[in-house]
Amino acid sequence: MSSHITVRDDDYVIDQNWSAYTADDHAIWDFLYRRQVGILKDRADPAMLRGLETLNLNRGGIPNFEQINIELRARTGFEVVAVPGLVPDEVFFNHLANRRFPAGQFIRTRQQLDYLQEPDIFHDVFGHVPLLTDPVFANYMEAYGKGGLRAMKFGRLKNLAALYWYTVEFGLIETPQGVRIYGAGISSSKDESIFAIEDASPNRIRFDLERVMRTNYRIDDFQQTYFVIRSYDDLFRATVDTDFAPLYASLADGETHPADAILPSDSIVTAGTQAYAKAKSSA
Ligand code: HBI
Ligand code: FE
Repeated sequence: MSSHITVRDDDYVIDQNWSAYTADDHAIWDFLYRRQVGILKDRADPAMLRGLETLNLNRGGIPNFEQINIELRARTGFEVVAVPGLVPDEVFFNHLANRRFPAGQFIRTRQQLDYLQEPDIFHDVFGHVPLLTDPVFANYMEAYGKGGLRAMKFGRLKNLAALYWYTVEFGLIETPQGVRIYGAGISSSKDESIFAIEDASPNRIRFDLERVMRTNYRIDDFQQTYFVIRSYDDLFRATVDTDFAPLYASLADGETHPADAILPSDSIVTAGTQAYAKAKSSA
């Protein structure tokens, strides 16, 4: 772990202080990387797996942001900046709007290998950063940041957070080989990578912007519903072609859907048994 942390209170960016990572920190990254890339082989969107290679995240050891930013900037103008952990919403949105991705500087301990609440460098850099090499996904992330700043003005932050949750964190995408993972909350999780693709329990429903923005979610367990996009271009278009003012006016009625709901208007890819949730609730 790095010893000195200089926190600039304006944008929460700190030095990654790469030389301060210990041999065990690097070994934890290598263990998580090798395990996860094996699990994701036929479960993740190939664009995400290609991003890992493009940025040379497989070189061994915790990536050095200075090095990966050279390639990342060249491809989409994005850069990764180190932050101590979760930052305030407005700071987060402002970074994305300026094509900066705030990544946790710390790495989880060996006791947290399978799950941790706060996004660490493995969740952020292995999960989120590879797709920032995709020009369309990068456009979506910048548009999302700008949308976030606007949503705060309309008081619609909860709806916008649901959009981030069900796309950037837990999104699935249609590919010729079948449904694949692109959300970082799934791709950085050993068990949810298998659950989201193979388990009969969760619903898999075609992405619809307002439907997603009205759908509740839980942060401490597998998702009961995943939303499936056809392409990053579809996702980007849904964001930029929408006039958010009337949408926010409609969302102001405050109506939301439970995380396990299936609506008559839904275009269903697979209707879930919710067996996982029932088993947990009876436990
Ligand atoms: N901060 N570092 C960091 N990473 C996030 O993913 C993040 C955040 N702050 C706020 C936030 N996400 C959420 O509120 C967004 O989902 C809207
Ligand atoms: Fe995340």
